[in-house]
Amino acid sequence: MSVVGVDFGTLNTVIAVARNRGVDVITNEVSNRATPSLVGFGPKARYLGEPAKTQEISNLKNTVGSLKRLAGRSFNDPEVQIEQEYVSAPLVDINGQVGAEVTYKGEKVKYTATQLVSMYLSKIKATASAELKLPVSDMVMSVPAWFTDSQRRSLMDAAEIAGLKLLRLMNDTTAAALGYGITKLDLPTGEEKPRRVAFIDIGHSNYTCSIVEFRKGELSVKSTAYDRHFGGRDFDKALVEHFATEFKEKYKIDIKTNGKAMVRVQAAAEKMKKILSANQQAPLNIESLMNDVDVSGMMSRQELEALVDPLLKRAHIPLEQALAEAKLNVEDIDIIELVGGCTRVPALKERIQTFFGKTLSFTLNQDEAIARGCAFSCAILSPVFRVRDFAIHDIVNYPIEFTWEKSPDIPDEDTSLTVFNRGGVMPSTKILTFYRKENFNLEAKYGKPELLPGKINPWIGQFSVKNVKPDSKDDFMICKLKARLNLHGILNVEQGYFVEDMEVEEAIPEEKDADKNDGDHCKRAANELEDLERRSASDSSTKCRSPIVTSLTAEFKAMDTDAAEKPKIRKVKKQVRKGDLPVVPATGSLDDQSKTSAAEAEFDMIMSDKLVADTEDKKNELETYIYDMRNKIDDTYAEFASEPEKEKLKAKLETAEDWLYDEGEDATKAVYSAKMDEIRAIAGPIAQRYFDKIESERQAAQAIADA
Ligand code: ATP
Ligand code: K
Ligand code: MG
Repeated sequence: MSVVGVDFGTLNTVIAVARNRGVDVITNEVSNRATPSLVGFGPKARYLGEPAKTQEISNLKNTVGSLKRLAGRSFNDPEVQIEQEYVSAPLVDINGQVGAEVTYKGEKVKYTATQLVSMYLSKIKATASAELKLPVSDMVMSVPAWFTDSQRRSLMDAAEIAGLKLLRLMNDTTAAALGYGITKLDLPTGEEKPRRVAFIDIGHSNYTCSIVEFRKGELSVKSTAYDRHFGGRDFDKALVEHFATEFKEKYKIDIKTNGKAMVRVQAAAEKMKKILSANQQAPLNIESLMNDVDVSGMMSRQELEALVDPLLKRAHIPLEQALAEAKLNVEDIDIIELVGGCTRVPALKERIQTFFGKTLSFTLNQDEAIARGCAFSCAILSPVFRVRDFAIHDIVNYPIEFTWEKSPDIPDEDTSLTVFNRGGVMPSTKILTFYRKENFNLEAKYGKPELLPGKINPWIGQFSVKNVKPDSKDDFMICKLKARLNLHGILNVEQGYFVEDMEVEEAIPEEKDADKNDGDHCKRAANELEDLERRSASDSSTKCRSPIVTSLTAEFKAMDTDAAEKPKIRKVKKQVRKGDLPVVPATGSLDDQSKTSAAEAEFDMIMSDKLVADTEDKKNELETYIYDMRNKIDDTYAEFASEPEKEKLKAKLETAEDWLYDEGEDATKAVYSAKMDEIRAIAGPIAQRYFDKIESERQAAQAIADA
């Protein structure tokens, strides 16, 4: 089984794999260590990753980027319009969800962002599988820390449709932190002050800063702050705007009216920006940009910095927020690690360094650190891989609230409760207790919608609790619900059960009585919240997945030893689990049927793409064979064919070639194979005579050598 980590970026995706000796970043089919995060659609096949980039300029209307930023958004989210500026295919409304309309195999089709991501991920899966020479299923993928439940569910669905099992959706900076910590052998232990590292990731579209504390074998994210609209693409856009104005005056052309020209200037701007990270000046030259006009321009680093000044002025904000939320000062930060392509920009490095008053650290590979961290995480979670355990305590970014209808029997009951607070530990599980006599519904939603990106719906899900009825004494059933903000940062009510207060015998523990269930049920109804997992027990790895089991076992052991010493027994009221309560969820995840049909559609497209690729291979093989035979018949094979044979073969080659460039341009795999066989029928015997001669010469030479 394979262990794969994927940094799914707005611009580029990096794949890392864990092998026996460690974690390596792998290359794709054209030997690049990063694959463009683009999907395209053609008359015969899809273009996924590299081919989408190659085809982009000639296929603008059918090429979709910004995939991860579109996933899980509704079409009317104002941020979709921002993304449309960077996506050349038209974005459309598909039952409220955002998607793209493209022409594929000659027909107009609409695909949701989730489907587009699944197409891309199936390519990533194939790339990893080709490199590992193994089927790929388990994977850990990174997401921006600010992704909400619906965005995360969309990515989980997309992965499932692509036949991938996401073991964890991991926040970008947390992945970088894991990659940093797991290789360090000198982390503080026990009572020592933890090592505090600020991880700053500035990519193509977003900027995140996390403050992380390291101790031997564990990391705890103390705070995460972000600017969701800050990255390399804002630099590129500023340059494009500048040159659009300049070219209008200088050359009387308006590139904004010409999609191809815009994309070419964008590509040139990105290149120019990179040059300006290392040089004070950079040129821009594009031949025949539009209307047969060649353009050229110049830019200094200083000018670029002036163009992006509004952006640079915001650069300190995430840093300030991260420190404030961690309740730390700049002096408390031991190390500042930068990742993400845009942290190569000198003006950003300067600002970050000035803010912290400390030399910046670049010990991680800026482009690969997140993918590597994900691969480490996958190795930790994978049952087949042995790796030193490393506990990861991430953080809750948006508070989650539960609401419910007042029970008719409990007039003074509250109807909402914040169950997960911003800054709390993630993953975590909480037990909610309700006193009910009949079935009821719970709603989960984000508590502070203003914190969410764009107009993302704060609603997370509805959970219907079934089989609730009065207990044997016609009293309330005590219903327990296990709400979990899981490894992926996704909320579910994972389990429901009911308990009864019972008198049981137990050994007297050291501490005081805790009969908190005595008295009036009504007052405390639904407001009881237990933290099932504290920091030490959060399940960052499969090994500690069952903290309850662990603690129970410990308790039994203690009781055994006590029994030997004849402990004092007392009768106490305890809640004893009596049975399960089914919980029916309705969330933003796709239902199973939609996922199955999307997976089938994806499978069909993969097969169809494969057929197109195989057909193309066969055609190339035929073309090569024709050229090869044509050369050989007057050369290597000349003495092995009679004149009539030569004439016949040459005529056959000529008609085959004419056919290939005419009606054979677009034939099927079987037809290309048949053509090949026709030529072989004539050329085969000639080639055979040649090989027979070679073979008899070889044998003769061998006989002499043996003699
Ligand atoms: P995001 O994290 O925002 O989703 P991403 O992960 O795809 O996006 P990265 O690969 O980290 O982004 O960074 C890509 C950005 O970094 C691009 O805008 C690219 O132009 C920019 N970049 C790369 N190298 C340099 C450089 N030398 N100077 C300036 N910018 C650079
Ligand atoms: K990336
Ligand atoms: Mg990134």
